[in-house]
This record gives sequence, C-alpha cells and structure tokens, in this order.
Amino acid sequence: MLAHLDLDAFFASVEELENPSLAGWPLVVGGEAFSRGVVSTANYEARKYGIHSAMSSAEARKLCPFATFVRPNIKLYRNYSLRVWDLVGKMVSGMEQLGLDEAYLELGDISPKVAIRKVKEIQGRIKKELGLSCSLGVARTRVVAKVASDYKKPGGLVIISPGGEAAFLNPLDIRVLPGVGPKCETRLRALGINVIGDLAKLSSQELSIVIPGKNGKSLRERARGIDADCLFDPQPRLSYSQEETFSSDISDLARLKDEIDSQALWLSKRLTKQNLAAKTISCKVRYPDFTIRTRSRTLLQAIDDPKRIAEVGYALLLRALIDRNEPLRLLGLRVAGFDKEHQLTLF
Ligand code: TTP
Ligand code: MG
Repeated sequence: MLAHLDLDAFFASVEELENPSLAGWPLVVGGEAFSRGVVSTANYEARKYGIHSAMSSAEARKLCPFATFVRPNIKLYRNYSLRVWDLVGKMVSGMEQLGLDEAYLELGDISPKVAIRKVKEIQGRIKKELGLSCSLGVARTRVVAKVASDYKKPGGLVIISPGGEAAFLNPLDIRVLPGVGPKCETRLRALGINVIGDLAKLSSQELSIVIPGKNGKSLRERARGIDADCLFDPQPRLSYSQEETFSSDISDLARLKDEIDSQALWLSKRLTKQNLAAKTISCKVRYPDFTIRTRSRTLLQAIDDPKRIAEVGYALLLRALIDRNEPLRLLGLRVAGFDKEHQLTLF
C-alpha cells in the first residue's frame, strides 16, 4: 500500500503557529490587495467565505473584509516543510516528495488495517510534534491515494481497500482527477462526461474522439485507478529546483542572497537524503517584463553542502545581474548533474 500526504492549508497553518492569535479567524496568505496580489492559500475559516487559492486578493477582501491578510514567507514555510519530511521520512521505508507540502509514502506490503494504524500514527506525530494538520489517502495506486487524501480535508484519513477503487472513484466529479485541467474539464463536460466513472467506461473508439492519443489513454487509466508509474519511481530524479515569485520586485542584494541561502539549504537536504551531490548549479531570474534568464555552472567536483551551493548560486545571480541589472520578479535555484559516488569517494 502507499499513501499520499498533503498538509492542510499549509502556508496559513504555519502563520497561525507563528502567531497563535490568528488561529480561529479568517486568514489569507497572499499578495497585497492593491498590487498584483493573488491568494496563495486561505485557512478553512476564510474558505467558508468562498476564498480560495489563485483568486485575486482584492476579490478575497471583498468576500471577507475582516479577514487578516499576510504576505507569504516562503523561507519560513520551507523550514517547516523540512521538519515535516524529516519526521515522516523516518517513519516510512520510502518517500517521494512532490512540493513543499505533499508527498507519496511507501507503506510496504501491509493490510489496509495495519496501514490505517500506520497513517494515524504519522498524522498524530505531525500534529503533536510540529503542530500541523494534514490529510492522508491510502490506496494501492498513487492516483487513488491522491484523490483520497483530498476527499476529507482537513484532517482526513481515507483508506481505499484493494478492489474498492472503482466504487470510490466512479461517482466523483472529473475535476478531482489529477491531470484534468480547466481546458480538459470544459471539453469533457461539453461531451456530457461529468464524473470519473463516465471517463472510465469510454470505449477506445470513443476515447480517441474525446481526447486523442496517449493523453486520452493515460487519463482513462487514471480514471480506472491505474497508474502508468509504478509504485516508487524507478527512474532517478535528474534535478531538484526551488523558485520563488516575489510579491513585489526585489533589487536588494541582501534579500536576494537570503533567498538563495534558503533555497540552497532546501536543495542540499534533498541531495543528502538521496546520497547525491550535484555538479551543475543553475540560477534562474525573471525580470518585471517577464523575460527569463538562466545562468549555469558545471563544477569539476560535485557538491551537496548548502553553503557551497549558495555560493555558486550567488555568483551566478551576480552574473545575471551584471548582464542586466534590474529588480527581480522571480529567483530560482536548480541542482543537476548528479553524482552518486560522491560520498563514497570522500572516504
Ligand atoms: P495546496 O496543498 O494546494 O493547498 P493548501 O495546503 O493551502 O490547502 P489544502 O491542501 O488544505 O487544500 O498547496 C500547498 C501550498 O502551496 C499552499 O499552502 C500555498 C501554496 N500554493 C500557492 O502558493 N499557489 C497556489 O496556486 C496553490 C494551489 C498553492
Ligand atoms: Mg495542502
């Protein structure tokens, strides 16, 4: 069995932990209502007013004028994220982290009953030791586990026993199926396909009309609760990256360096956990006019130390800024060119 774990209202929950007086009241994490602000997330109290991710902050303020608005502090969330996955990683045999707030967990060959006990323990420890609430879905495949983790948010624990996948998925709206984006959703609805079961039962001929090619096939597989990916990714990751879009453009070097330090720390943890080191470091910047520049450097010796990664990243940032010195809208760091032997050759 495997599980999908997703933290509840992650950014907002962290803000509540840092400032407990916010808890219990509508809270919106996002850009400012009068700049290009969009809502990153809202706590569940604010969601009652119809506020959700990606809506403009101005609209959110209209829906709930007395909500508290705070600017995102990604560095802080990254720190919490590291602590969550450090803890969870020690409790399971395998883990594949997707973003700051979600991961697939390998539970091994255990019965649904034992799986329930295991995920309850994980959920309990995250709450007790870190103060964060999360939801988990347990199933035989990733796609079912992911849909299940979202099914009873917040604080949900949903187990789909082997054989129960179709009964669970069929009546659900197509929107909750991973891979159905807004465009795909519109197209499916226009054809009268509204629930996952409608998609699962399409014949190959019908499918070739609805969504031609490979995409259609893989979407139908997912609707049937089957994954193209096997349980735990046999293909090693080729790179890790972190990036941050600022709520207002930044030109202050000290603040940019801070951001690089924080990203480098996160990347370094990902590398060392996999016993990897990286030879290629890249820095990506986006200017206010949306143009993107990337500067990369490949080293002779692979590195995994956060200070070294930050150093190289910072040098690359300066190079980009020498070529074009303007405030930045986005800053990102990427590590690639992995070297598995690195740790061994040290001894
Ligand atoms: P989600 O897991 O989608 O949202 P959530 O954790 O806030 O709420 P829940 O899972 O309980 O529904 O995303 C995780 C974090 O990523 C979220 O706290 C904020 C951030 N995020 C954005 O910044 N922009 C976005 O558009 C989305 C969807 C998330
Ligand atoms: Mg979440």
